Amino acid sequence: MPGEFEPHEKCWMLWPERPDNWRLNAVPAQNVFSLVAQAISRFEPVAMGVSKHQIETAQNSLPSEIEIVHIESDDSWMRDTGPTFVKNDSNEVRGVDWDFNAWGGLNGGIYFPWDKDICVAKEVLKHGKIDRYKACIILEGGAIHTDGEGTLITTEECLLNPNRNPDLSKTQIENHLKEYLNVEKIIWLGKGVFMDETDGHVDNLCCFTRPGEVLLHWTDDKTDPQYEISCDAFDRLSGSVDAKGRKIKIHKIHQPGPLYMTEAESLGIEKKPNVAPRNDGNRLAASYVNFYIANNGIVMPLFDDPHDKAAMEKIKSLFPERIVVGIYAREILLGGGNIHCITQQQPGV
Ligand code: KQY
Repeated sequence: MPGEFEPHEKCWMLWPERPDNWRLNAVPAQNVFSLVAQAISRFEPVAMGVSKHQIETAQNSLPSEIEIVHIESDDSWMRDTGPTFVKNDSNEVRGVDWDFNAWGGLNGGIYFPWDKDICVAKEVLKHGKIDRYKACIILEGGAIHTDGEGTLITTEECLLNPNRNPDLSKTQIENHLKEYLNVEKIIWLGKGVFMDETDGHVDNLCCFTRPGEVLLHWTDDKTDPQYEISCDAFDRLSGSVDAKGRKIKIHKIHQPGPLYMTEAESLGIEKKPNVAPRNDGNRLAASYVNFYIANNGIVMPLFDDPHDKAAMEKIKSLFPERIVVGIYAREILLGGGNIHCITQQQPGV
């Protein structure tokens, strides 16, 4: 699995529509997804998977350079339901299609059913005429990051959660990751971002900025539950070497907020059985780490928060060769994730 900072052929996304996850019939979210797609398309082609009955809306909201592909899905998290692309030494690209249970199935998952989501990876690969590996392990793309040189980071909170693969040991899970992604070294962090409904996806907490270097979600507030989580991740990373034997350089980025869902926002979301409620006062798992690395560019979330400016400067300094574009992304955050979660890179050859 190449690092996200390696060249891409294109970026895949899914169009949001479910009114029990996105407020006001998903219209504000659609506007922001459209801005994200347009920002990424400055750097690489973007394909948007859209359900049949939303095709016209998407056509009216997206500029013509965004390719619209008919894909049915239960929600719009391409990072998690799309394929994880891998590439071999002959530059052939294939996709890994993981099992999926809506972030925990009937034991803490976010919605039921998820029958359309489990077909997304196959549909993406069919559209691209790309060979597919079916992996029999529940895993979401947001739960892993690789450096493209044999190292993978993930969290115990997610991958060892009994609501994912209760019959697999840590070693068996590691073996699946090694086999499908061709990694040699797995660095286990503990918990993900405080109150992250994905059970601690690493893509909200920590990412590789290049081989040997990571960016870690941080807070200086010792009274915030995030402090202990980030310190633990820092300690584990500092005590690890990567697959090439390098010590890992850790950059910190201070979290926004804390941010909370407002009453008006919550009221705009339809309440339905079998869907986790989004209540006012809920702490939102806001993180600047949840950005997308495009060819020559970075598309990062902003929150209209006092930390936005420093976060953007930090990311610019870590990617001096790329153009950094900030998108006000609270509408994506309200749905439970951010820009990295709604995108999936297809490697270039
Ligand atoms: O962290 C991600 N990769 C996705 C977040 C999904 C949240 C579901 N509501």
